Amino acid sequence: MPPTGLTAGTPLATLNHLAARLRILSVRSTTEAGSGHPTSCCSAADIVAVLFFSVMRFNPKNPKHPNNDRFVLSKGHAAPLLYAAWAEAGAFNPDDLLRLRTLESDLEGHPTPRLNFVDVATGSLGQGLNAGIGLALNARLDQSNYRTYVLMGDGESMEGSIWEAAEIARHLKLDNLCAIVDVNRQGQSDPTILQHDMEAYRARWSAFGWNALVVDGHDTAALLNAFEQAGQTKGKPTVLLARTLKGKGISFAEDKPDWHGKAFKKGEEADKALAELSARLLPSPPKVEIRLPDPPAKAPAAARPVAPPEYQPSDSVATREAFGATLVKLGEANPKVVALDADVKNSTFTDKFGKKFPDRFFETFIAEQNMIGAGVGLASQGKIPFVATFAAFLTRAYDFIRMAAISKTNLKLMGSHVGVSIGEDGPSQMGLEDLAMMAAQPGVAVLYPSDAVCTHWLTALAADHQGMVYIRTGRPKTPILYKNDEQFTIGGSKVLRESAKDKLTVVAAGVTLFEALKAHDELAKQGIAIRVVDLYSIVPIDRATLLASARATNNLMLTVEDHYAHGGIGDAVTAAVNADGVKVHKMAVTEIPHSGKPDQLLDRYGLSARHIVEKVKKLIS
Ligand SMILES: Cc1ncc(C[n+]2csc(CCOP(=O)(O)OP(=O)(O)O)c2C)c(N)n1
Repeated sequence: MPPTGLTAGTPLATLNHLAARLRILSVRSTTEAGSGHPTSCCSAADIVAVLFFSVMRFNPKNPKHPNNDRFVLSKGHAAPLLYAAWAEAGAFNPDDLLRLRTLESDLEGHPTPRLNFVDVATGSLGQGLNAGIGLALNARLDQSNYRTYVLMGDGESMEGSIWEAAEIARHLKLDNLCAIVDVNRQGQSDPTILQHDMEAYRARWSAFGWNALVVDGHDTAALLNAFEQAGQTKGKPTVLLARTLKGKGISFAEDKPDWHGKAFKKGEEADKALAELSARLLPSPPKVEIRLPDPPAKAPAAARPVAPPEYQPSDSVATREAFGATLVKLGEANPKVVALDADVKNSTFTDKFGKKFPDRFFETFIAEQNMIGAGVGLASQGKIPFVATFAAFLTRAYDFIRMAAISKTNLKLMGSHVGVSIGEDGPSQMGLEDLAMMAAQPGVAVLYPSDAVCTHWLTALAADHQGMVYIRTGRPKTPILYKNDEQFTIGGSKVLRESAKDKLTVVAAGVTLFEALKAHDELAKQGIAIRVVDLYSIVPIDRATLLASARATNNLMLTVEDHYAHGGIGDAVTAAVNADGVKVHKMAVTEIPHSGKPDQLLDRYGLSARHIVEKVKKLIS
């Protein structure tokens, strides 16, 4: 008997009919496209039918309704099933499904937020549950009763990021989060390790502290019961371990290897599949009723302008510390600002925000992928998440960053401890490729403040900017360069030293900017004038100022950066002005550095004022 509490009383016959419809639509659309993953859709069709047409509360005409239950298709290759469910629920015309995977349609091969019913892009496996944590945390923050469902594959659950999420969801007691693993025992090229050993799955998830329910994933009554239990479980998240068959309902593909990622060919093959699936339809289409969400609560308080900084000209402040101080001011000004940490909050100074706003601060422990994924989930719901760790450790979450860019997420990343100037801790802790990594992603603003005032304003601008932003900060204390009311823009730069006699322009940011300023003074003593530009915005780049500076200095430029040579300031400046006949020379870190004192290392790797002086003299001679 279907339960009557949390889940609706949709007759089982209706759900079975709808599951058959979802399979049919998935087969039809992939066959029309000539590619896709129909068998991965078929294994999960009953799960999705039960969720969409009996369990979840949502408004299909308003996918952004704040109280809609959220559904994340972590196994993004089953996109046709997701699209079919929304179409069948009334969000759009099912005929549109036949334009799957075409340039003319947003029904792409894997889901992206181009579609208004998709919160986060999926398709790189092992990211949906992390985003689900962000969605579940958002419900908690907004005191909404919506629930978050995340559908994963069993092959997918090899990914370590899923187990990062599993650990943290339990720690956070996210009982509004429900994962479903579609255990169809097949991956792409091989059966999964555990195949249908459901007890092994139960033992793993239970050991992680989840309410783990093993269920027949093709038994709609059993699924309804399991979702009901999930809804009633307090204090921990639930996972449904659904035993299924890949290609369910199509005799020649069901539970067979070699059918992953293959559309059924038009003609005999697809006709046979569709005939078998159609035999499961009710003679006349049943009435489908979707459970609607509660009306929205009142809108949160509006943001105020952020308070200005109050640094003294004699102060010496690390940019990471200035970032932490600004984050607190942003928290005061804007209730949407939240922050996430991976156990380095006393190094990135997000601990200040955490102490002031404990409800809006999320410690994800040493699990950077999960930190970014949860941040993406929160950002998808209108929060402004600042995610901060050592720049070096963002590299291990790069695929999450890449997917966040695909989602066009409003996420703010901060990477601290960059370059050789961190000193004694050595190369494993030095962010030396972060600029390249961030600048490679379209739509990411890459900012690199040198002093505390600039850090303040760039952090504030980042919060207001719609889109992803990366802020690079340093470990050592640096002098104040700017007045507290100096104006900065994303895409701007500052000419700090200039004269009519300048022979060359040095472009730098961060610690090397101060070396460039020292070199300027030393060269001035020797009668050589140079221009110095603070390139605090690397993407977008201030091409106009760079070009004007180059033109005024014999079309000669020198970039100096505490970063590896590829993909950093040098390459960004070259790309901006090279075609205009400007010669750009680069100074950057070109080998794996050693431990040492920051000043020693800057000198050892050729970035100190002394090296800049030598290089300038050589270039202008
Ligand atoms: C991180 C990542 N690695 C590899 C792939 C390629 N891939 C796509 S689907 C798939 C198999 C997935 O198996 P499973 O999670 O069990 O899903 P099923 O299709 O069997 O439901 C693989 C390896 C991917 N999309 N993402």
